[in-house]
Amino acid sequence: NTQPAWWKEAVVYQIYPASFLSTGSGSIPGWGDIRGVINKLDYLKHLGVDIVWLSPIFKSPQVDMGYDISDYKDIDPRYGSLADVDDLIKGLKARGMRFMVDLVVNHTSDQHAWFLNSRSSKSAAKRDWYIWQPAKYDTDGKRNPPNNWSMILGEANSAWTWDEETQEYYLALFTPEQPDLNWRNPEVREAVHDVLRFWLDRGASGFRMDVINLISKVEGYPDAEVVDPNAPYQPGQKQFANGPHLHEYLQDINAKVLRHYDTITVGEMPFVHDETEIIKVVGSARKELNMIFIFDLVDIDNVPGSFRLTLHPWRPTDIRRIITKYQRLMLDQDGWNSIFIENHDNPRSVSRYCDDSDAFRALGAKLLCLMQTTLAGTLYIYQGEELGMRNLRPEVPPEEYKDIESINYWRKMNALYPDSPGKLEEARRVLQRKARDHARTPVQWSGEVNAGFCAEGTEPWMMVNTDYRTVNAKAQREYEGEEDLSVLQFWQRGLASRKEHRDCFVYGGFEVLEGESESVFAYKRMSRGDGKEAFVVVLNFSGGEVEWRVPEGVKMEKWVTGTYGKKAPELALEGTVKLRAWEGVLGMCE
Ligand code: TEU
Repeated sequence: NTQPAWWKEAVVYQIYPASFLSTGSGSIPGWGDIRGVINKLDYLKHLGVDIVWLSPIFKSPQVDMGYDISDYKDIDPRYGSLADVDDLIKGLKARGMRFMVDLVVNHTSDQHAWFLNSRSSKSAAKRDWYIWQPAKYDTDGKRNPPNNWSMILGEANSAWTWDEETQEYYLALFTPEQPDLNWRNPEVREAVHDVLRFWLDRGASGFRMDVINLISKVEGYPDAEVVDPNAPYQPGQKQFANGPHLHEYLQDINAKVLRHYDTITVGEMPFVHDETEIIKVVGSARKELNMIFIFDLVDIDNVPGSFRLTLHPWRPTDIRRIITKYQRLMLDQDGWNSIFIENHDNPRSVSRYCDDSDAFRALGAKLLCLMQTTLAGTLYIYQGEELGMRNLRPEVPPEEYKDIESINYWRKMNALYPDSPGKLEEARRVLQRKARDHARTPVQWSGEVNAGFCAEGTEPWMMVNTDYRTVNAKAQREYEGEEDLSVLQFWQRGLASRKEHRDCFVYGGFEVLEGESESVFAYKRMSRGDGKEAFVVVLNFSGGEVEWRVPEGVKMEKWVTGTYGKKAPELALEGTVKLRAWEGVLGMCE
């Protein structure tokens, strides 16, 4: 799969519109809006971005921040209007950039006209557009849901919601306000195709497809295995992910819609690690999706088999193992990678994988930048990642957390363990480390009031991280370090170098290099086809000094750049190389 294509070399930038920039043109003060995105197009172009992906801006009751859509063809007034989106697309095109739509079609909002019709009666025209099942009754007559699956966002309850009116349960995997569509019904599939066409015809260039691997559910809705005996419901992902008709539905989308346009597609595919299953979706001959988001790297600190709000120890060798697995898989089996370590559902990467204290924050952010800009695949940056934004500070009280997942989780833990301060302390720690809220604080544009996110006197919908006076885009753009670059400048340079050497970094071969230290992740990249150009990347994932030995057979020509300074690193070309805390270096081979 080393055939060049625009969507392979593109750099995609994810915008979480509520927190990007508020110009006051939307209907709710303190919310980011589409005009805010338009205002920053030059900033994005200058950074090196090619495609802008916007998290959902459609009409929505906002139970799950727009991932609960009530009208796929209209814009939520808090973000602006369809006319604003048309202007945005125009502005992107004028700069040679493209627009990617967030397609959320595993479920709709419970306020979508389709669901309102579906729940109105058992004989409603769209009854079968959603997943309805009768109750199960105990011998003593107690009513139970059809199985033991828990809902995903916070796991406070069953994935099935009882409907009094029609006396049946409907499936809603995320929250009760997000009922799952019944993709077995061909009318549903056609309605989805129609949504895709609507946005493509309006000028969109492709889709990020939300939990697309959940659209086909297992037959018979079997119970999930018990992971937490204390909890009334259990994570059921083994049952509901990558069901029997997934590939058929994806090929159908491709044949009926995508192949008539020039598009980029990336499917969000949590819970799946099986190589065969992955290649079925992204194999170049399969005509399903260009690429998917694989979760192994962002799930590195989850208890296996559980949902995200758990803590699990991990080591730098896990990063090496996971990345090597997927770099190799896609090269060997003709698939395509997506490179990402942040999004709106995860904590900030520098806080998770490195050390976000003042002394090391910028270094860690540069290390992660060097890694991502030198890996094979299409690169995704999440807003603020290019600034090295970090998690909310631990002392921030839980009331500042606004995400439905955090709220449900906190409620669940309080209900389960009311008399166990230890358990609740642990739950606090889970939120401090892993809440989705950390990625959702407003982008820090400047050191001014509200970090320049919204006007003075306006309350941002979510608190600005307290570090904005030191961590912000203006300071990093204007930074004139004698010795080094700001995180933003480092990203700019990394993206430019990735493009300049695309045959190597985007399309080239990958070889992991073993060394002395467990904390080092080192690899070699060589240009596609001839392998003429080759680079070595050495990354120290630890806060201590480490030694790494240049392997026999690797002939270093020179060290080109590193995370510690503007000048080329002064390191040995053979034998042992010493790296400082969180240091990453890039060298060229003969
Ligand atoms: O996320 C789906 C998903 O499985 C996770 O990333 C999820 O947020 C995590 O497991 C919770 O711990 C997508 C969206 O990205 C997310 O924002 C939505 O809440 C979800 O789908 C429902 O649409």
